[in-house]
Amino acid sequence: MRIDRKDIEEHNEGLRAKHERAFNFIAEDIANLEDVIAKLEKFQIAIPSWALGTGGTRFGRFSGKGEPGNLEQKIEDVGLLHALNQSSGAISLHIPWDIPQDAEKIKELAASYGLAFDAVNSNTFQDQPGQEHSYKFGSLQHVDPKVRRQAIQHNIEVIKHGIALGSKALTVWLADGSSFPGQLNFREAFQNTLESLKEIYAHLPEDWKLFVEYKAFEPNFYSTTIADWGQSLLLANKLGDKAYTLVDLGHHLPNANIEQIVSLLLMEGKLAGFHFNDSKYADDDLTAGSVKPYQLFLIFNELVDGMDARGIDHATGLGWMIDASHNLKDPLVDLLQSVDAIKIAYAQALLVDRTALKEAQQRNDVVAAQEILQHAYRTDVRAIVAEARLRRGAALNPVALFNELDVRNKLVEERGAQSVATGL
Ligand code: PSV
Ligand code: MN
Repeated sequence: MRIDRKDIEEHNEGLRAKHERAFNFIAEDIANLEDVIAKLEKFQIAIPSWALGTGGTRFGRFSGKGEPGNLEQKIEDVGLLHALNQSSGAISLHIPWDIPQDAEKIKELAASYGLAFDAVNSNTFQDQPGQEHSYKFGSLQHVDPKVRRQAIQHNIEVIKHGIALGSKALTVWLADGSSFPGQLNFREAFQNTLESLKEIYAHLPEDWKLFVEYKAFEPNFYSTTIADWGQSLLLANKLGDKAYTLVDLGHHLPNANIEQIVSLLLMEGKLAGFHFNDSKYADDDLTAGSVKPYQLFLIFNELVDGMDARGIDHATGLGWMIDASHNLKDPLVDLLQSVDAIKIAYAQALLVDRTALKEAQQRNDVVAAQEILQHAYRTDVRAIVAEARLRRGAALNPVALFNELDVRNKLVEERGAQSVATGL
């Protein structure tokens, strides 16, 4: 299914008067309005191919309907999102869940929806049918060099798929670790991981990046070999200039100060980018901004400050991606909500009066500093984000248009109710 431009225009016409009222109201108070809108228009958030199907928990999975059954349909789904919001212009593939049979055709199809290929992701956390060695006791860290070799080869294959599609980064997330004290020699596990990553790094094209993702817990219960930003940064520093630390918001221990982590990684020039989601307890993979919107704003506040300090282009300098799972909502609607929440937090961060904040910090004026941040956070920027969408030819209210057009039922008609997505 493709969304007709006429449907978007009709939808926008119906909401135009209401939108104009809200927009004019807020516009008057914002000095850098045109700059904010221009930045919002450019800002794209990549969609992971594995978030297009229904997720589950380890207790069960309640399938949705009309899930994308192959890579072409996953691209079609992201194309629908991008048509609705003009903010999801890239897809991130997970290999081997999404091996493209004909890279040229897949590229053409993606381009027809205005989509590019974001980072490619390797998978050495599951065994695949016919695989020679098992990852039960780890992959790049494994005590057996044959297992490490197999995992390295897989990553090199993933890079090749990425090159064929025009990706520019490889994301490595490892489930490696141990579930019982004494199971693993920590130093050897780390060294094995480093040596394996060095081999993978050596296969990166000149203009590629390696994103080293960390996670404090899961699926191992006692130790994780790349557990936090310190361990990831250690690896990235030892690997070289093309290696960076990737922050997934759900991968920290409770109450971690993620905005401070982000700030320091940016200062060191080692922040790869993000996997956005939200959580209450662990790696809940909930809709971005649904539980802790203030934290999301504080993260963007550090991002804007740090990117400006280093002269980094907001839209292209870092990797922006969602990493979510949807066990209750329609995945497409959830992704639309996530993109909107991310853009709202970004817009609010763009409104922070940085000169006044700096002055307040210099005179230890704690009250003023809080007022400045919360003034930006409490500004209702929804009409500004909607205006940026409107100017790009997207829908004023993407979720409403998704429902008006009955998109899910049309997908079920095309694909059938039983169609199940590959991946999580
Ligand atoms: C692991 O929890 C993770 O965040 C990594 O990014 C994986 O690649 C992704 O989820 C899908 O398993
Ligand atoms: Mn992730």
